[in-house]
Amino acid sequence: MEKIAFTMRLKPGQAAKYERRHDAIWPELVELLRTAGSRDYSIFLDESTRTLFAVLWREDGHRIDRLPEQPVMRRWWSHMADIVETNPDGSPVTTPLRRVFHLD
Ligand code: RM4
Repeated sequence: MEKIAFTMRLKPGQAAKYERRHDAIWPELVELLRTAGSRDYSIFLDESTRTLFAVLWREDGHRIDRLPEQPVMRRWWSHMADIVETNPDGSPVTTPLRRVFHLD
């Protein structure tokens, strides 16, 4: 298992809506994310910059790289596109983060 983190960015004034939509995350998306090998997935919000900090565990042999091909994932991204900064292909603008410290 490997822990990874990345950021996304919320559009202004959308924090409550973002949280509400995730409170009502679709069961089929939960299933897809788990099947792809993600575990213990959290998203934190820095309200001062609207930065969303996502952190999750990736199982060995995961298929997270294939998520953009999945219709459920693409439907979720289009469902979120009005409140998250989004690329022209509909995916959220994502910045991978490099780990610079770790303490077990
Ligand atoms: C986020 C974003 C991510 C997704 C999570 C569940 O808003 O769309 O790509 O993995 O939701």
